[in-house]
Amino acid sequence: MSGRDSPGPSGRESQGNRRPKLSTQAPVGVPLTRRASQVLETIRVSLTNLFSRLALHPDQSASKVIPDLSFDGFLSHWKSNGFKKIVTMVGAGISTSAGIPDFRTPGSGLYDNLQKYNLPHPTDIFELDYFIENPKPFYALAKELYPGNFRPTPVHYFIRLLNEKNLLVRHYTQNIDSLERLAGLPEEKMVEAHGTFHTNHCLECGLEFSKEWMKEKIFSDTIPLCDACNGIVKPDIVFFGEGMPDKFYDMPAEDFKNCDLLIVMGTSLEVYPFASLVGHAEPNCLRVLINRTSIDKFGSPTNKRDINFIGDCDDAVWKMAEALGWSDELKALIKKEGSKFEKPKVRTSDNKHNDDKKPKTSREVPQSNQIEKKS
Ligand code: CNA
Repeated sequence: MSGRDSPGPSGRESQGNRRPKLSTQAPVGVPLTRRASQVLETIRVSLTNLFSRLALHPDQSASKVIPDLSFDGFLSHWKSNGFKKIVTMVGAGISTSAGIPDFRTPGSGLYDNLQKYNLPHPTDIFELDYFIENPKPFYALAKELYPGNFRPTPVHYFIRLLNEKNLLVRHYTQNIDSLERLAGLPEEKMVEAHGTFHTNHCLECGLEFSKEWMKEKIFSDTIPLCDACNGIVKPDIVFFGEGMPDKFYDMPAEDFKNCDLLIVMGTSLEVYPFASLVGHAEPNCLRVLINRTSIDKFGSPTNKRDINFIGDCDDAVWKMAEALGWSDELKALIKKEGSKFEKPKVRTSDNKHNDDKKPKTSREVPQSNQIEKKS
């Protein structure tokens, strides 16, 4: 029987696999000293960012990290000198070409399209306190955006290519769409800073439930309740008011040591502490921001190592691939991986319009429209 046919908590077999009850105050199970050091680290990084913006950073007296701080200058430097240790940091913008809306793009972003859920404020859909009172809007949205319905973009495959070329130190993502996993990036190479739909826990007793169990609940429009205590079960994605995964605090210090290139893609850098990661890059690390909209806080006018590419991130990775002579490899990888999927779900304005007119239950969602891995 498949997991979908046999819903049940994965924790059943391992009742010891419980997590302490979640609190809205601090990450669970984190000793005070550790929490204190996390807070100090956040303050340190924030001060570094501030000094950098005020042009007081020690690197201000140094020369530019590369002679030409334009995107073309960056490409030619990469081509001729190479980079050895690359960290990538991404947000919702790397998945918009897959058909998943971001938060803040006016018009198409999620925050402009949540009216049907009658929320007091759009961000309430990801507020833990609101969720506990009224989990329905979140689960309705989760059904719309459930990982598995969308396929990775050229950016996801470019990051996989960086890893295959032993250039990627770590990939930090705010996304919860699991497209990095689907693109074949190994779990140990990434930090899913805002969590994942892959695991789920009861907010009351901490019992763990499987992805298949949760998927069945979401697609049958049932609020997932714990079999043991009847508490609400929530995917382990990080809501406002919840702590970040330990990896997010444990890994940056080592990852950014001697990192010579930080690529930031498709993020407004509005959400903290994720956004503060850019401050971990050492002064001689080149930082490249690839985003549709410019971001004031990135790169002071006198900076020596920041590059802005204002545009589409798929375009930017194709430009990088071309400059490095990787275009054919990237195309081949996308083609090979794409053949594992039945049919792309491409959200066009037409089918979005039809979707809006016709509310669907999970059983009405045409399977051919969903991406499933071929067995
Ligand atoms: P955001 O605040 O919505 O910002 C996205 C940024 O990406 C904006 O500045 C856009 O201009 C830019 N952008 C959009 N499309 C493109 C594109 N094709 N090329 C280049 N830039 C583009 O989202 P952030 O990720 O910065 O905010 C963090 C939130 C969003 C996290 O908590 C996520 O969990 C959350 N989120 C994730 C997803 C997802 O998993 N795909 C979707 C929506 C929201």
